[in-house]
Amino acid sequence: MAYETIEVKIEAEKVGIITLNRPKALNALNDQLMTELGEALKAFDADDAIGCIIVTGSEKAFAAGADIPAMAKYNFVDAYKGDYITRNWETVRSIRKPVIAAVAGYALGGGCELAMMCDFIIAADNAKFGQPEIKLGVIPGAGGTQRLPRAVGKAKAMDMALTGRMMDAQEAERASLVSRVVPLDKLMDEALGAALAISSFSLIASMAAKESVNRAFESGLADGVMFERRLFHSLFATQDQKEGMDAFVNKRTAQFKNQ
Ligand code: CO8
Repeated sequence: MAYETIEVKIEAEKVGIITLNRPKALNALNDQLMTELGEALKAFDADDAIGCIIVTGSEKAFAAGADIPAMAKYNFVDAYKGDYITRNWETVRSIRKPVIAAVAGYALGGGCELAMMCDFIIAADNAKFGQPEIKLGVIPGAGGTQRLPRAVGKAKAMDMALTGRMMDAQEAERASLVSRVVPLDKLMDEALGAALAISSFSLIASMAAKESVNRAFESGLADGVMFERRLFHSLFATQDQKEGMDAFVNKRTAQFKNQ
């Protein structure tokens, strides 16, 4: 499929890379971009060769938020009835393979929310995160008030949502919003290295790990632990479990077949 607002490529035949590409608008997330992003994510999710997906932007901006001029003209009925702004955003959450956000530059508003919808964030040292919607007379609308406090705690989430200030990459790492910070020129190497490592393991196991970690945000501890245990037990029905453990016992490298 030909895309206009994103670029899509496959690295090492197993990592899908989606680059947001509206440079003149700092990758502002309009309806077309979110539709194309959703299509590309679904295509990689359905491609048996792909073990991990990276979503990235430019060196200046991962994404500077939802498209403000496009939003500016909506009234409540447009926004609510047509679901214009929100309708394409849920796709990201529905992807079952691991998705890494490789963030350089601005990740603001919907850009920060998009990064947080991914499974983890690797940041360049020039990354800046923020939820500045308050300055526009609104609040975050794609999970910012929910995922940010789960990542960084109430104090910082309130600070960000109420003052609209940005958090730099170092603060974001200290606050556990991002898993790693690397020099800008190493960002894609780092993200690709992580994606290749993930792709070398059993896809069934990585999907189960993703599902189980995400469950931690949806349930109490006892329910979450039981959910994890059931998934853990179920993995003993896979050939990949036999292969992984046999390879360890026999001191060889496992060859997972995602079965
Ligand atoms: N939407 C549209 N265009 C944008 C956006 C945006 N969010 N951000 C930047 N641009 C455009 C600018 O208008 C400018 O275009 P032009 O050259 O035609 O004037 C171009 O990108 C470059 O921007 P600047 O000249 O402003 O660049 P600076 O380096 O001076 O500043 C900033 C960079 C600080 C990032 C600045 O552009 C800025 O503050 N942008 C707006 C950030 C913002 O408020 N983001 C939140 C938007 S609201 C939101 O995301 C709600 C999410 C709800 C999701 C709901 C769905 C479920």
